[in-house]
Amino acid sequence: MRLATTLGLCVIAAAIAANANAGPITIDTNFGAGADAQISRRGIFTSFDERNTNYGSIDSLNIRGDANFNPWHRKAYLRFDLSATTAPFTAASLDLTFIGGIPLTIEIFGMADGNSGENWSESSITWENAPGNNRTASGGSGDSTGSNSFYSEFSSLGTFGPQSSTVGSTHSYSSTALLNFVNSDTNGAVTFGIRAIPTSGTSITFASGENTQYSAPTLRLTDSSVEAPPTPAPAPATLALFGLGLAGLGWKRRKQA
Ligand SMILES: [Ca+2]
Ligand SMILES: [Ca+2]
Repeated sequence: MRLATTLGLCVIAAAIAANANAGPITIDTNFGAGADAQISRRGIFTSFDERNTNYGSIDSLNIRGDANFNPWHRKAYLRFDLSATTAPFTAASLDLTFIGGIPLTIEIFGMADGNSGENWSESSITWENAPGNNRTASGGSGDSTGSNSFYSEFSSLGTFGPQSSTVGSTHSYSSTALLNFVNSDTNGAVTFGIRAIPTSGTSITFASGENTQYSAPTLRLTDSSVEAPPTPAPAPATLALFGLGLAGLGWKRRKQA
């Protein structure tokens, strides 16, 4: 009987392991060397000056492109640890969970692979020290080329239109440029910068890795090695019958011996 029980458990364990390895790879900003933080330029009123404030530990990422307030911008920095994955990938998407504000159009940027800025610190990044952050406030029409933009450490991976305004919904962003960016990584880490397309007085908020209710920013990758969907695990009743069969076999063998 002990042999039968052991064999039965092995069958169950193997079924679980097969399912764990199948399907797309998901990596969130809490994994390994991952990180996320918003940075904020709100410099018109001294009492509200947020340019030197670190927001790496709050549970949200507010992204804002506001021509008003001299202007007032917020961007997000995300880093994903790819060290446990193997490129090339055949598909990639950046999934963000909407938790508030207005579903604006955003632009996603990727930091050049190997740039020293890839090592930014979640606990100390601010508007003033964020790598590749354009801090030149030009004001004017939405400040699209001034402080709402990034410097050449980053390249644009696409502009993405607004999606659902349902709190808790997943906003999934993908493009060929985003896929190529992830596939070109050579040091096991990718950093994204996100800005809002300038509007007036509106912003969009996503859950950060610290959010306990909603999912952290997630990079969803499809590996070229992913094959056909796995065979579903046997239903419990089938396993029980199989176990009984093995038990019978064990009993029979002992009787013969
Ligand atoms: Ca964070
Ligand atoms: Ca990299």
